[in-house]
Amino acid sequence: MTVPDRMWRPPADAWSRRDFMRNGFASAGLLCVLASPASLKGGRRLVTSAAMRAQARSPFEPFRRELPRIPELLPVRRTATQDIYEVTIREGMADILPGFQTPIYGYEGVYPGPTIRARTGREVVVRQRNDLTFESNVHLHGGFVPAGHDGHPMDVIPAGGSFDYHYPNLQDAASLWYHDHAHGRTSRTLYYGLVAMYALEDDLERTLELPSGDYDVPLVIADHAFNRDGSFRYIENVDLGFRGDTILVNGAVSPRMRVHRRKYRFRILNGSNSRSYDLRLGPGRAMTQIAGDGGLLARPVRRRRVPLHPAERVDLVIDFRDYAPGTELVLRNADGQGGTVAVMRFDVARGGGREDFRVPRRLRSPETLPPPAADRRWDLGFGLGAWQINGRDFDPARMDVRPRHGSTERWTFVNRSNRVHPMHIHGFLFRVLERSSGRVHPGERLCWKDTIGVLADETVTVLAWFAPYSGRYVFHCHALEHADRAMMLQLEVVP
Ligand SMILES: [Cu+2]
Repeated sequence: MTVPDRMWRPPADAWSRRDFMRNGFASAGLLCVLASPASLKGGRRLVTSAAMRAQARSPFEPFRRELPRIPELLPVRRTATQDIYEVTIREGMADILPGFQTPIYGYEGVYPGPTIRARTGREVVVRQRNDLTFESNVHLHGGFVPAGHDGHPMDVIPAGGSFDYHYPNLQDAASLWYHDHAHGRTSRTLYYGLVAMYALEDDLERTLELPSGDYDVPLVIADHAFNRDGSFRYIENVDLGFRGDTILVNGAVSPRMRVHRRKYRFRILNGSNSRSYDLRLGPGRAMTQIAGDGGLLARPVRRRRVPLHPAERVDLVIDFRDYAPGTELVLRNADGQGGTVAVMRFDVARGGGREDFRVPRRLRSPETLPPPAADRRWDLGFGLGAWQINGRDFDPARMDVRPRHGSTERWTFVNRSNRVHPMHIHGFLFRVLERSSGRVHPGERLCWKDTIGVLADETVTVLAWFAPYSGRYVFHCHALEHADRAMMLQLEVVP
């Protein structure tokens, strides 16, 4: 099998453009745009006087828009054991900047794609139809999924084709997500919108009576940049990875959310290509982390800062009873600059009624794992124009490691570069054992992980558990520009 060589086709003239659209947009830049409609062929401008007045303010001003709620996907059919969904992978238009429409690729044509809510023990089948002009596929990130349904980068759905992905959901409740994984293109396809949440729920979690319904809020955070016509601007950077100048949460520029004085659960996904975040809720204010990538922590952990690398998830409970009505709380990114500092704002409203719920002191009991059957070391670095693991680029014709089914292995990632590499293993979960830079924070030590940020010059050791499925998977850096070029190896779990 060879890497598909079909030319990438951007949805608009997104990257030929040199326009730089930032704070100066409202004055001279705006006049220029309005005077030359020919420059607007990528995005679609809605010319109304209200839109023009709105544009007199910068479309990048934070907290202008209410947080969009991500739509949930409804099954087309339910059987005794299965929930069956149908999704079309297609082009669409998103309302991101006031007065503009942004061309995207999206599950059902929306960004972020619709959330699937699944239950442990009930199989989900998703018929994905690819209406794009090039191959696509779907990886359920963090899911225990048989190899043929994992979305291996070489298992693609041809343009016009479809595939039924079967997800057995034989694992604990967790905030998973699904995204495109066709090799060599993921930095573009995820950037242009092929990202969605998959919230897996189970009976144990239900007994904890965590905030649910309107109070269980998925947040997809990603940095983007824009062309003058409102289209996404993608700037290739294989070394650093893409860095946008604007934060989107659920597809809105640093939005605001009206909250009641009670507890909310936020399922936060770093859906960015390569940007890591350092999330903080105002000076010294604590949030309660209850889950990480693979599900609940053994116990809740209070955090004043939450680092979040690409593809990582964290479930936080914030209790807005701690704040007076009228309080505006900004969730900010302490690593950001300019437009990448403000993530979103919570506006505390009056009301919310009585609430007796308290986060339990224990959330789940940890499993006993077999001792490691092997020790493996993975050197992360740059060589011969590509990002590599142990000096190798991705080669789908070569199998790089064969762990035994049901075993655990100690994997040590040695970062020999000055970039962060969020390392992700498909199909399996791991525990974080050690960080050379200091202690492992309980927020990542007390839960299952599927992605771990390995900082510059850092060494991180994890204990990976190769169950429940056998077969061919990959592990790779989730800085997408690194994964595309070509920081990914194959593993085959053998009986
Ligand atoms: Cu990397």
